Amino acid sequence: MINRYRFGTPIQTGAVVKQIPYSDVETLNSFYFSVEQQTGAYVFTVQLKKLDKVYGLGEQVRGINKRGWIYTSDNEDDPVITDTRTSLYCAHNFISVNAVNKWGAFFDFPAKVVFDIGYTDTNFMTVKCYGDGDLYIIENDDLISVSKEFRSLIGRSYIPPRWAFGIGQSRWGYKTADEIREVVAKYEGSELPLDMVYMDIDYMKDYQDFTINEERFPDFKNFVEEMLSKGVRLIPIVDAAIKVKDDYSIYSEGVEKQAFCVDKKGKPYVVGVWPGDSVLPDVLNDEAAEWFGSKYKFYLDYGIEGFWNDMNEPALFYSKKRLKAVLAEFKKADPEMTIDEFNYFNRKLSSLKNNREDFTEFYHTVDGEKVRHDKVHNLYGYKLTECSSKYLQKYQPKKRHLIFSRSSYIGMHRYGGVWTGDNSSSWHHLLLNLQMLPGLNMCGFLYSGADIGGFASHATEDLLLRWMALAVFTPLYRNHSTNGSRYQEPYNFKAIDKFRQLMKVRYALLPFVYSEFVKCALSDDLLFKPMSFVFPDDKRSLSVEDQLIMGGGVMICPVYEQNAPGRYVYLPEDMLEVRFTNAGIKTKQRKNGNHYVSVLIDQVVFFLRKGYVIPVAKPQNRVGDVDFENVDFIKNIDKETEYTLCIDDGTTTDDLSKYLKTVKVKP
Ligand code: MIG
Repeated sequence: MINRYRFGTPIQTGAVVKQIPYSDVETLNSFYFSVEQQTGAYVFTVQLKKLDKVYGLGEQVRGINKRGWIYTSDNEDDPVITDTRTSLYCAHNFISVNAVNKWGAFFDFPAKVVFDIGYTDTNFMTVKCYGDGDLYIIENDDLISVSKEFRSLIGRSYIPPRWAFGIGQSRWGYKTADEIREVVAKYEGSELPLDMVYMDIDYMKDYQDFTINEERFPDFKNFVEEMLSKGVRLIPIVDAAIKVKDDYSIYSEGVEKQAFCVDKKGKPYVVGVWPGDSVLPDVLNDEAAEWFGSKYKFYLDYGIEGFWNDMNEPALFYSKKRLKAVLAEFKKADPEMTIDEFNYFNRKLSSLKNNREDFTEFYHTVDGEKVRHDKVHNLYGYKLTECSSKYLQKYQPKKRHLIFSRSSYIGMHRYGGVWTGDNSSSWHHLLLNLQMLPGLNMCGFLYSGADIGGFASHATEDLLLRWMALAVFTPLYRNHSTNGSRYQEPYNFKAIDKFRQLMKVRYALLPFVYSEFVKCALSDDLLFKPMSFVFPDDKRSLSVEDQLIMGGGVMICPVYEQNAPGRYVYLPEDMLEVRFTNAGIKTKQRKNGNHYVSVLIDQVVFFLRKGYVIPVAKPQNRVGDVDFENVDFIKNIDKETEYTLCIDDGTTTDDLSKYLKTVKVKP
């Protein structure tokens, strides 16, 4: 059952697809939250019992069970992702609570929201919403049902083309077509599977969206074709901000159409991002959004089929206004300053980046009304990706495109996926990758993944290998790193055979990963479930933080510690251990309980529940070469069972339920 409550006069965020009538706030008070109105905010408080667990929040820091920390939805670009952070790039305001009553809550509030989940007082959860919005309370028998009911409220998750389940190689720093050719050649030379190469901001002319730097990428159309003829797709980045430059048509057209965010006086609000002085497309304004989305035609006409949308929190290096003010103060600075003065200037300089106060300085036009940015801040990445995704569908309605974003809000899950931003080459971030997955799924984001091997800092060979063993299962599989970090393409390490071994497992399991993904999208199910959702009556499972159930019957349990020859795995029931080795697939029955499972560095180990089977294909080097239909099965059954495969052409926009094919599998 879903109840909806209204606070203030909220704008339509577009997060939900069902119209639920409003209930009387009194009924909320009696069952769940008590509500207090403070200046500019609503504060919701609920008591937690000792054993209550809280899930959700999508892309956020810390564990699967969110209890014991304070989390903020206030989308921001800060590449230092630590446990001490409270907000990342996304606002995924759904929580579910495993208490005597199983319930969930979605705070459809587009401004800042703070979830204090037993941080100030371990016995209370307090949610402070700045500004107006709707609150949805979902009650059901168990947390899987709560999550499904919520997902049916927010609409079906985005399904990318099938090739987007292949492996992608990326690095901030590939500057020329020849460099990309080299990446592909080295992949091919080492017989490593590859479906995509990502193009970071250096492909553009002066970081201008919808341009190609012709010196570095001469005859781009031919280059796209050349790559495609090798079965490799190029995936360009698109940044949010547009360079201020009179002879740049995107800028001049946008000014003419009044399609940019404006300051108090109605002038385009100038910020600094990669292109230097820039303006922000007003993607909350329907007309401006449609205009911005239509610009993706530029790439489509080159034969491009996939995108990643970046810097759309939006990320600001400075606002022009604040930069001027700070520099004016610096003029007065005297090198003979005191240490306090030095610290003052130092702070001034660092206050320029992503300054929250700048968000109160510019405006959107929403349904003809001026709306101050801070009141709708968390919608920006969502709306930018919505308009681009809608345009791709409009211009090429017969096929699915790849599109994912750094920033998002619930609702965007219908239009694209997410990558989880600037992580680091750290073992902790490997585990965090796993821990984010169920929360993301609860919020509708099925197509997601982290920068495999880590974005910042220097990856070691063993970290990348272990990470790839987890990535076998994540829908988005992309190795990405920042310039200045150690080169992280697998061929730059010694253990190429080991990398190949792990990457082939992904392609062998593609029919499983893809079919499970599609089935979960079509049925509003979670692709990754916490152990506690699947084994709610098993005490130990309630607090497992490093294993997940994928699809119906697979339990994944990656190794995430350096130098570890394996790991402890907890089995709530008897399961089949499945081990992909360089000498084939080995299986072994395991009794319930604790096991130390050794996992060699080139192996993938997971467990299959009783009564389940999963398909395996012959691995190939391109998704397009994989036979999704004539598959073998890994089985843990003693009587005939069924498995449902998704066998479409991989790009159709038809209802995919037409392409689900159930086959019988004998023991
Ligand atoms: O300010 O485009 O998260 O993936 O490589 C950094 C350069 C901008 C941030 C993205 C990262 C990308 C980088 N971008």
